[in-house]
Amino acid sequence: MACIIVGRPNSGKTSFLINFAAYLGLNSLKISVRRPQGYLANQTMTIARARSNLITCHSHTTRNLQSIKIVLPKGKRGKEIEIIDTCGLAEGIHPDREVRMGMAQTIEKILLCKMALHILDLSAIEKTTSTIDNELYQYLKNSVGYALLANKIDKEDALAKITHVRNTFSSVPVFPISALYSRGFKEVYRFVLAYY
Ligand SMILES: Nc1nc2c(ncn2[C@@H]2O[C@H](COP(=O)(O)OP(=O)(O)OP(=O)(O)O)[C@@H](O)[C@H]2O)c(=O)[nH]1
Ligand SMILES: [Mg+2]
Repeated sequence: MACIIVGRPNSGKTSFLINFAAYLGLNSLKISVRRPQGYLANQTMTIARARSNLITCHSHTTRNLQSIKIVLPKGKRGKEIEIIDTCGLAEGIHPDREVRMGMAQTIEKILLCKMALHILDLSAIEKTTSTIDNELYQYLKNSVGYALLANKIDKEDALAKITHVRNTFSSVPVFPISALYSRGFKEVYRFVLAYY
């Protein structure tokens, strides 16, 4: 059963996927990309190549579901799970058709997954939380294994926003992380492990 990574564009979803895989000991990634036409394209790349090819500072870098498989230390043989990175969800109707298709792919996939990790960019939070983040929270909190990853804690003033995030999303676990510097991953790993 799969674990999906969701959130707004540029929140750090792909950084989390790649650096979490590295944290779990993978040296290279076999990435399966689900094209909107339905077929899967597989590519294998080193962690370093994945970082330089798949992460940018621009929104909507990821436009298709892209997943890797990892093995959790469960039972005699271990338990394989798929972790799926997604096209970020944003308000409004995006002018680019590929992005609209990507967002539709994300929404369609969410409830087919056993678990959802919702990445929130702390540096983008102001006084009110975004509509999309609230909608994801309302949609997911009672339906799948769900946690919020409050990302970019390495940035100035980010840690001070954690209490606000915990109050806003009060019925789910909130893990402060830095996807860039692989901080807070031990707690996320424990949460995933306990759920499977
Ligand atoms: N300072 C800091 N920057 C981060 C962190 N995580 C991600 N970033 C940066 O945020 C930007 C977006 O990261 P991505 O991993 O591509 O974000 P994404 O959610 O996959 O973005 P889209 O695919 O466009 O939706 C990049 O410039 C990353 O280096 C973090 O923990 N700290
Ligand atoms: Mg991405």
